[in-house]
Amino acid sequence: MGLLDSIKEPRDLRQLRREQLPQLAREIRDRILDVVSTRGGHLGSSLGATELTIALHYVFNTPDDKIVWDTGHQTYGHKLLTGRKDRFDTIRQMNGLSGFLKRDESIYDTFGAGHASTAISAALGMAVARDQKKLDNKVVAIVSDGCITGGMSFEGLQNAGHVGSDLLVVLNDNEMFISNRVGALGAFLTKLMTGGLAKKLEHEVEKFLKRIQFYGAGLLRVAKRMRVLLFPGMLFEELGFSYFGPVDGHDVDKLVEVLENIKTLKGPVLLHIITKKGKGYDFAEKDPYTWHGPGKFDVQTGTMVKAAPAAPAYQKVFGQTLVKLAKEDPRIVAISAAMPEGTGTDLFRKEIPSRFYDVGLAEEHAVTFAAGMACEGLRPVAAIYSTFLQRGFDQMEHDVGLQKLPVVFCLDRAGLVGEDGPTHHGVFDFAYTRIIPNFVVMAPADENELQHMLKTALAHNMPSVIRYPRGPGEGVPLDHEFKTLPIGKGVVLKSGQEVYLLAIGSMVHPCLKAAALIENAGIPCGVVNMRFVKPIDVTLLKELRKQTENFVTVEEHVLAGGFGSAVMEALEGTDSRIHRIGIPDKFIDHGPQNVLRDLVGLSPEKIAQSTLEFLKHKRPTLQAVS
Ligand SMILES: Cc1ncc(C[n+]2csc(CCOP(=O)(O)OP(=O)(O)O)c2C)c(N)n1
Repeated sequence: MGLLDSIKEPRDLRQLRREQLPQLAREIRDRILDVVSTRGGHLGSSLGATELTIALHYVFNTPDDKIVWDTGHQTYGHKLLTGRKDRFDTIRQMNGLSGFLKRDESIYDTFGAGHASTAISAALGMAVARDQKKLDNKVVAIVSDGCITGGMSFEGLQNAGHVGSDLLVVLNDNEMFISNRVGALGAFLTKLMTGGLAKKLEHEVEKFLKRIQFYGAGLLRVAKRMRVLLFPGMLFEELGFSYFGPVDGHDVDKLVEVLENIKTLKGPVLLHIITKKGKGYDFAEKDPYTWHGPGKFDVQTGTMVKAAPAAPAYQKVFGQTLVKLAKEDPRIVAISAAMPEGTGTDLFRKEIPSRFYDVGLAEEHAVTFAAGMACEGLRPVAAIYSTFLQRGFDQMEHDVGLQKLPVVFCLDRAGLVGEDGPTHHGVFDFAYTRIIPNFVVMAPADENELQHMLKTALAHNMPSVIRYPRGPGEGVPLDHEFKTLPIGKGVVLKSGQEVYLLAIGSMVHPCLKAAALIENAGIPCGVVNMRFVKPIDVTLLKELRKQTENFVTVEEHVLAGGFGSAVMEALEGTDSRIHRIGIPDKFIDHGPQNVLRDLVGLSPEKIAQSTLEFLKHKRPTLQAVS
């Protein structure tokens, strides 16, 4: 029986001898590789955080002591040590463990996560709650060097320094985001590690810690001052933290020793550890980007199991189109928030590097940064996942919409994203964008229409949003010449006297299939590709109202405030019967994209079924009042 098998809960881990911990780390890595190689998932970050995970649960009295991970994509080891080992092979599968952190899933998941940069703020909140309740548990936030670039991390750090509660922040520095590290903070961290500082610092830390063990708090104050003298201007010290590090994050014995020593320190403390993304798996160490979140692969050879070639992904078509348009228009610049490969803007980075900006995990900044560029005549295109742009709502309203600035927002991963689950589903964007005056909001039916919409948005001298789904397109032929589409105009794809399916974006093709099923049932059914949620094509809707009173809106978005709501607003007072199909008012779990779509009623079959059901219930005829 291996060591991992003997651990049901972290208290079992705490029974192990320190010299057994490296063996446990090996077993955890093997287990992660076994499961991720057959299911896909986040790999490199979890492998890199293995020793840290062990050391934290070994030193701290979890779950009474609170460990708050940022984002959660690095917590596979944490899941294995906290009672979820037996279900670990269900990770990211339908009804299985989440790939991120979920309070419902485990008492050890102290704070739900999936979006980045929340850990410091949440942990500080827990530390303050502890103080209010006069308890003495410890609180630890774990932030990686990518997540610390998000504005909220800085807000949390500066507030923690001000509040002064006991709080440990571990900065897990692997010099990588998903993509390559960007930004000045990274350069600062590198400076801390290089130029001989690291060795010297580590030595100083050791000496210092040994001394405080014997002499206590009085010396600590003096020593802290010495450290500031030794390293003047150190960012974290200036923010009110006692800084320790850098420490080798793969030396589990050293990590345990350092954590034991600093866990009793008062006030905010920052421990800077250095790790390697993908540690322990050669292929992942050499190519941390590819192995950040691989699909299935062969562990021995590192060969990825490739899925059958599908249609080109929306992201790819988007990237290619943007590059083509930018080559003709020097005003076009591209912005990504730490997701160049994910959004397809990596092509722009390669082809036109001088006009590409990766701002780090800083969506709010990305929006206002784009607004500033637009003020000066540039045409910024910000490609950001729909779910992450939620961070930038105020900036879209106040900095872009109000000032009528021509920024183009390309909202990638809109709709249900699949295995990443509720933290990543992009199902709120129609609602949060269409309420902002001056915005145009559109969604392409397929990858070809995406090309034309990008051209349209760039030709329009006002703010605009294009939202499109994750993954492969519909496999339609791609036009080589891009057209400017008439703003706010839908297209009737098929007419039908009994009912019209009003479809937007990813729902256009499923609606065409649904209409065929409805016609099989003998009901003439029309389909409209509405293209625009704002401005919505009121003229067309009123024209269609002359043919029928029955309308069914279909959107891969929550029903509240979405496209269907926009149609209802447009048809207000026309005495129409409107049935809305979309995502209900609840968070949708993780699972395969198509299964989830079917589950919420967005497959062609379910759309047809729901439409037929709607048509069965005719408007009650008014009884004459006697
Ligand atoms: C608000 C937000 N923006 C973007 C992302 C996508 N994302 C997840 S992890 C990550 C970067 C990870 O880098 P780092 O924090 O250094 O962790 P590592 O994987 O290197 O351990 C990004 C960009 C996110 N989860 N949340």
